[in-house]
Amino acid sequence: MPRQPPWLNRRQFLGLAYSSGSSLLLGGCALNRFSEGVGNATQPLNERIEALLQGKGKVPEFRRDQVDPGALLVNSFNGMPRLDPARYRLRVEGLVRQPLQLNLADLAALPQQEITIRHVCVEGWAAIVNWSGVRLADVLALAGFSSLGGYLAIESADQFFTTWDITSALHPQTLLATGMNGAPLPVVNGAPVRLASPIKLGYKLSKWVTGLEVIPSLDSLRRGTWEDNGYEWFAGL
Ligand SMILES: Nc1nc2c(c(=O)[nH]1)N[C@H]1C(S)=C(S)[C@@H](COP(=O)(O)O)O[C@H]1N2
Ligand SMILES: [Mo]
Repeated sequence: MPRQPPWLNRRQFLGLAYSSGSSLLLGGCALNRFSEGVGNATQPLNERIEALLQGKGKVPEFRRDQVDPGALLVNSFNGMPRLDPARYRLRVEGLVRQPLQLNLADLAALPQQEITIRHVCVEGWAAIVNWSGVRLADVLALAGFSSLGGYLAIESADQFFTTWDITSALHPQTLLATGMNGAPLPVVNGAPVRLASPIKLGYKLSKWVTGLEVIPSLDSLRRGTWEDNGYEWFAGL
């Protein structure tokens, strides 16, 4: 068996280890790094997964004083939804043992994390940002996601849509952020809840997240707002 990465519990790990090769081994940063290094197509699947998991540690973070608040440009393709915090619910559904509707107090009750990372937009700008919130992995674990769920579909209030591989979703630095640079997340940046992660390009980091659906496979015609318009699906950094 591959060694268990620290951010997965035993059941999640077994699910990952036995989920289909295609879901774990699609293109992208972790895989590219992996395949350039130790991997080749003739390696047994378990060995490839082991290398992938071991090679995918935490991305080094920046210091809090390296944040440049002015560098983060607002990039929204379809207006700016104003979600009422009191009525906000995050739906977690699909291949889960227990579908959830979490309010902001539910999210605040989970362990709070903070990361200072670089946000990179494919349009040619980047910004160091401090994000706070909960691990996406903790929310998925709360719902008890199935090992058959190789992907996560993410719905936003502005109809923005994207899909992630479950491995990237479970990465310990992938957050559902409710705070930015030490303050509550501003509406323009996705309040009350957005994705933040140092392992994906900006167009995978949904703002105004309202729904998470664990799905078994990708719909080739509906992989994401930007992805369906020619942008690369994995979009790893
Ligand atoms: N819901 C939603 N999320 C989104 C977008 C969007 O238009 N709608 N734009 C994406 C892009 S391309 C980038 S670079 C970042 C920008 O985040 P910011 O506006 O907080 O800087 O949000 C991403 N998430
Ligand atoms: Mo972007």
